Amino acid sequence: MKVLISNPCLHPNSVWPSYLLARFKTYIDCDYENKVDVEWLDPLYLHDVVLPPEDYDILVISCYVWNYEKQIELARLAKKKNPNVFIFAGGPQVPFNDKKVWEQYDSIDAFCYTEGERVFAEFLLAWQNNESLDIPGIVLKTNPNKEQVIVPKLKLNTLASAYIHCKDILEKQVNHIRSLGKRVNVMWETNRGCPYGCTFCDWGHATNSKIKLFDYETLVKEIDLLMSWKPNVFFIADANWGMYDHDVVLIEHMVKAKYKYDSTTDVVFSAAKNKKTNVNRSLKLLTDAGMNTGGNQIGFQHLDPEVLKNIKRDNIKTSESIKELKETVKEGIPIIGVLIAGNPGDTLDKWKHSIFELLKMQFHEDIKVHDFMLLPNAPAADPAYMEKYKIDTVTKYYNEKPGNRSLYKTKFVVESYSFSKKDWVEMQVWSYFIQAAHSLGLYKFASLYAYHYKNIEYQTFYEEVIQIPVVKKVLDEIRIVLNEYVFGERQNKFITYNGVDTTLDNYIYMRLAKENNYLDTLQIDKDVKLFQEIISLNFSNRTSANLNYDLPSWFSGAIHTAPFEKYKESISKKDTFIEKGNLYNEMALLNKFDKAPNYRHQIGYYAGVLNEN
Ligand code: B12
Ligand code: SF4
Repeated sequence: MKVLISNPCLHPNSVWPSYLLARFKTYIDCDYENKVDVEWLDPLYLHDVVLPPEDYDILVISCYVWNYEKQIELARLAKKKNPNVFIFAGGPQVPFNDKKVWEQYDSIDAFCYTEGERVFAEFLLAWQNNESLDIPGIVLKTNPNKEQVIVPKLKLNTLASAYIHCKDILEKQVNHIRSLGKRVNVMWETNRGCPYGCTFCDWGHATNSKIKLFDYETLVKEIDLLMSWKPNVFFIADANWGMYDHDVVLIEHMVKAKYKYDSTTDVVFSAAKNKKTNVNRSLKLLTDAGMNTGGNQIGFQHLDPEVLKNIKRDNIKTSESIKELKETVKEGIPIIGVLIAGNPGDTLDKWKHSIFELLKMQFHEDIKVHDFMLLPNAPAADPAYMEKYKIDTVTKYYNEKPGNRSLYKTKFVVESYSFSKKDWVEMQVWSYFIQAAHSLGLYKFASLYAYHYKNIEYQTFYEEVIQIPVVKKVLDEIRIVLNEYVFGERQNKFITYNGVDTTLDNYIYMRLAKENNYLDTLQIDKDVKLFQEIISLNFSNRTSANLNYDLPSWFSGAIHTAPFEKYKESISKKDTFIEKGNLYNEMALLNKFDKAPNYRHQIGYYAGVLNEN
């Protein structure tokens, strides 16, 4: 039988060789106890998928939030071309708990609601032997109300390596991706499962479950093979990297392979929540080898106990995250705090509190805010949960930035028992404002001075900034966008600056950077104001200044102080000349910000002015 797998990737220019094909094929060739004859067609793994001219019996569509609409459309086309094609859907975006799933799935013959390797092998065997396809793990369109029984998980440590077994097929894909001028990303698993059950998450049928490990020796061999392809990104798909001590040893293998193959690979992982020594060690090894340009992203999601309880994150200790933080700061690794906006139980005050706590923890490089995306199989999408917390959503076309990324349709939480849609707008305004004013740098140094030197809380400082007339004016412009988005038909939160679509934080930055008086009404010392003006990437004509104090050394100390501690040093009186070079023109600056949503730490100011080049 002929099988075609479709698994379109998220970004048009960052492409992932087809790991799903490799997993299915390897299981059937090496691990399955029965013989199944399959002819695998070249899989569809680019961002844009086109059906091949030849015939096939089974079309596999692997569904994620970023591709499910495309996959449903592809299924329709395939059926139209050949009504006898059997269309089989799987992956985390199949809404298998939803009673109305078949309304969306008009052209689909079956879906899989669990881990796929064995289920697919059993399905193909049944197909080959002309037996009933109605096996555990599958729901057929012809038996839509079937009970979804639990299918035993695979013993991963006995499985053959998909990468090694399918080396030739995957290498051909790597070469093809490169020949198209696109980036090659690889995805690698060392285990499956996650002991936690955060309600916003759906880690591929794996949350709230025991962790199963792949064979260690096989993993070491895979590292060497994957690194020999010199991928741009080596993405570790585990939910909690660092949970095992051997994770650090695996990182050592990656670093060794980087030098062996002279590659410029970036390694990305989701850090273990309560196992910080291994996380820090991994980050340090990667940073020293130039394999961690993304910094250390620490997922707090929120800092309020009631909110954390509602989203079942209260078992992940914030105190543990702070311990980790101290280590990371000591190692000089950029730290990025991650929050979710739209959690049930949130209020504007709690949201501001979370943001300002992160500033006290020294998250001066970046604070990332994800909107609460309601994934169909996440606990938060359960109707009982939604009812309990009075959750309301909007359905929009989303991507994190405009430009070269296509938009996909998904749901976001915008209201709950504790906040209205209007409150949601104000929470968003604060997020974007702090990202522009602090992370991107317009007021960063003025606020650091206020906090560490003058004992003025960050919140007090920024509540004052937000009242500055020009700031108010710009924020009113973004309020219009946010209101249209949450109350109206507007599909995304992008805004146009000089004819170019951009994100709201970039917009605020650009607008304020153009205003000569954005610092004017602040009651801060003259030298500090000058320092802030010179160090920011703005469009002021002033490119240098003579200061009476050694502010570069003082700020450098303040910015690297341990989380929650205050920098106690005095500021030395000393004639100090500061100067910025490499001036940006407006659109070059916007382009710089737009290009770097994941790497924007330390890009909002001139590191040279701080003596930190
Ligand atoms: C790699 C990855 C990415 C990559 C993209 C990869 C790509 N191809 O383009 C990157 C890093 C870019 C990414 C981004 C995002 N991701 Co992501 N990502 C993953 C990750 C870590 C691995 C996916 C994977 O390949 N797994 C390995 C394969 C083998 O497992 P699997 O996909 O589950 O497939 C198994 C079964 O589902 C089943 N199966 C799958 N298809 C089929 C088909 C058939 C017929 C059958 C029988 C079985 C079957 O069998 C497979 C083997 O057992 C998963 C987490 C995870 N560990 O799975 C999250 C995950 C897929 N991402 C997720 C999310 C939410 C995102 C973001 C939207 C997060 C955000 N809010 O920013 C962003 C997108 C941001 C944006 N710009 O829009 C969710 C998806 C949920 C969903 N419903 O789609 C996941 C599950 C994690 C999570 N809970 O957050 N992601
Ligand atoms: S967010 Fe992370 S820790 Fe929480 S359930 Fe998902 S994978 Fe597990």
